[in-house]
Amino acid sequence: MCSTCGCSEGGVTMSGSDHHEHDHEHEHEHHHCDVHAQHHHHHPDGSHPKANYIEVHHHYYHHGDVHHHIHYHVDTLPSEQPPQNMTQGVKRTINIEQQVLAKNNQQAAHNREHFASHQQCALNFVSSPGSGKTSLLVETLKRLLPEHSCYVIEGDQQTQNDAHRIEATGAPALQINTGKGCHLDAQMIHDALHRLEPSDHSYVFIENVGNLVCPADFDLGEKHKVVLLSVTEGEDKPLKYPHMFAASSLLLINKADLLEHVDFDLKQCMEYAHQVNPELTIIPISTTTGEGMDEWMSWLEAQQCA
Ligand SMILES: Nc1nc2c(ncn2[C@@H]2O[C@H](COP(=O)(O)OP(=O)(O)O)[C@@H](O)[C@H]2O)c(=O)[nH]1
Ligand SMILES: [Mg+2]
Repeated sequence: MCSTCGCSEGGVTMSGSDHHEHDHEHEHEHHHCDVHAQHHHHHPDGSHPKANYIEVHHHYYHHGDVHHHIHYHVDTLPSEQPPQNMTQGVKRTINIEQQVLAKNNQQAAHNREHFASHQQCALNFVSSPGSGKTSLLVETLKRLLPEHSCYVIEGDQQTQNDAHRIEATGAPALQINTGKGCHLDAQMIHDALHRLEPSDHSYVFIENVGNLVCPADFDLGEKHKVVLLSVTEGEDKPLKYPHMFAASSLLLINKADLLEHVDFDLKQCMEYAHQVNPELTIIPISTTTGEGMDEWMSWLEAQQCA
């Protein structure tokens, strides 16, 4: 069980397209999403509890839209030697993380090859819960269908609500319920593709589980991550959750229709986002009023991968 975000193995189910629920059979290795371990070390005499921190720094490098590399180092306070078993424990955790991510990256590379060879445009939509990912997909599908073939993979911990919203547009949708899991991984997408069997020259839209943390680490083989942030969430989110914004190619600032009602500094938000990722394209949108949707559709078309 991941101590930070609650991601946990098991309990993953897929449903949709062929209308059968399946337990997800593949081995979903546990990933420790916490990258910051902290330990309070007490003096043997119990007097002053001394803080003894091990910080696991998680460096994210964004190389175009394909690869990311993660590496770690462990810091301790200069005056403190952490107990041997503590450093070993942290090292073991890091080791497991690296193995899980390496395996995921391999599978993601396989997915990416598959998408490329079938001229499928795969996009991975990430955001906090409620930012408007499903609303955006519904509005996007209304504009793309029926000229373009579109398929949707929906990730949520529970319920098939979003898959049903998507299916109402006429697009085939597959719901993955991750149980306690906080992200989709490349193996889940691989399995979903075998169920959905998207046609050549199609769009494959993947709505990830809602949170701004774990999905940043898990490459699914997508062409781009598209991050949504709604104006009710605060303009500082790119600074607070930099990895997600660094990993994404496009930021859609949604619910622009609410700007006049909330204390949200749009310009500041864009500056913060560019601090974290100077390459990031930013489009303010409203899925409710349609503001910005033309610009978003142009961005999508410009990808020319479907
Ligand atoms: N005012 C406003 N509400 C929106 C907009 N987009 C989505 N919503 C609402 O935000 C809520 C969450 O949207 P949803 O698409 O389910 O978000 P998700 O959890 O990211 O998939 C719903 O009540 C939507 O109607 C928008 O542009 N403006
Ligand atoms: Mg949703």
